[in-house]
Amino acid sequence: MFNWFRRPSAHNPQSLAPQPQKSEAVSEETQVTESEKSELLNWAKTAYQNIQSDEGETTEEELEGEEQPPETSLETEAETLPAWMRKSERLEVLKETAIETTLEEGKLAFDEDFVWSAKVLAEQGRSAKEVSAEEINWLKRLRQGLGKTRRGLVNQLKAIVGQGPLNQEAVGEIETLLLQADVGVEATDYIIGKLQSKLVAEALPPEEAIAYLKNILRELLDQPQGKQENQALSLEEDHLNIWLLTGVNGAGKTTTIGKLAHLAVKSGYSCMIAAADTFRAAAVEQVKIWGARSGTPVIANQGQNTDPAAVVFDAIAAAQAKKTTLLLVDTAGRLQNKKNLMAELAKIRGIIDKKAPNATVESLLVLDATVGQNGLRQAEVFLEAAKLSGVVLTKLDGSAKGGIALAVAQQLNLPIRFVGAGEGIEDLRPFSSYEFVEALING
Ligand SMILES: Nc1nc2c(ncn2[C@@H]2O[C@H](COP(=O)(O)OP(=O)(O)O)[C@@H](O)[C@H]2O)c(=O)[nH]1
Ligand SMILES: [Mg+2]
Repeated sequence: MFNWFRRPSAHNPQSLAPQPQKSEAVSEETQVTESEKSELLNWAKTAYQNIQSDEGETTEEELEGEEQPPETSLETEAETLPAWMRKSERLEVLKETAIETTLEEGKLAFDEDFVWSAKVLAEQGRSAKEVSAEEINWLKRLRQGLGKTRRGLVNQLKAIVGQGPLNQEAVGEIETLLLQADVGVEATDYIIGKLQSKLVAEALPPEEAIAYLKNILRELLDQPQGKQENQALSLEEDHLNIWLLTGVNGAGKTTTIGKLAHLAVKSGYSCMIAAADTFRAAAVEQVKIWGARSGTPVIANQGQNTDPAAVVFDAIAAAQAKKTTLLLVDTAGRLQNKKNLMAELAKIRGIIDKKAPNATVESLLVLDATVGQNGLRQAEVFLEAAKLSGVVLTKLDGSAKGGIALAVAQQLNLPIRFVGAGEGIEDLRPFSSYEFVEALING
């Protein structure tokens, strides 16, 4: 008997009742038969062959494309750079030290990473014929990025769960592990509560317990999305979308802007960057480098310490004239003076509302995952100041605190929109709770 599961406080028949289809899906998912394994292998092989033949076809085009200089970006850089900065040594140094991004991955190998990524894609109902090398590469990076968190959390978690049906002591150990991964008290309580409710109803074999835990985590991560106006964060063409990137210094705002610009351009959208972090000259230089690398025009003001709202005003005018789809706004992240920060962000919002009343505005908080719970405290300031609508989680690659994603969803009630897992231009992609949880638990 597993009476230790029956904690009266956790006994809530409503939330207990598992969704019938879901519980079926769970058991299907966990009983991996030999034939399923070989099916997966075939899926992976087909995907691999397809990607290889695609690469064969595109290599020549890519090479031809590379011979042409990125005209727009060079022009805009020359136009927008003040004369004194055009031959800036600093700029040259920054350029030299910029991270190499081209062909960083090399050729895809049919290795363990590939098979794992293929599995995650196949489980989402994808066809082996339509998946791209990029998706595989990203999943690989995400998996590696969450490696530190996973090693700390999941291996121990599996050891606990693997000992047999969960008892109260084991649940206590899971709780500690979640807190250590910076899942936060609120989200941990929620997760543990859900687990316990389920365990009161039935004893779960280890594999099913893990699958059920994954369901809880996915639901938790997906919840805040439904509360946002722009649920899918889709970009409407022929319409101006303005994304404000906020966050403390060093969180990764400027880098994220560069990666987002690249992603948007690559996906066929027109994009522009407003260099509204006018506090430091170096910040404007840095954003211009990202503009050049992603082939995106950068609107900046000549002088130092100029009014960021004025830059945003000019950028909106330029974006409207060019019928740009996405305008990314880089902002300053000084936190020393909350009042100034709030005033600055409010002024920027005011300009946007006045100059582009029909634009779809997103206010994204850039959060450094390595900072963990401290980041959440900083976030609360921005929550007040910037009418946040979502979060970009950066530096997952260097963090053992990937669990912060769950705390963000639970405590801030904000959807995670993108995750960054490296300093390169390709190292940021839209967030998928499914893939995140797979990389966290089953990587
Ligand atoms: N490892 C890693 N480093 C990142 C990531 N995103 C940004 N960085 C680094 O974090 C530092 C600060 O980034 P920056 O964009 O200048 O931050 P900002 O002050 O918020 O604009 C830079 O050295 C970036 O290369 C990431 O996802 N992974
Ligand atoms: Mg910056």
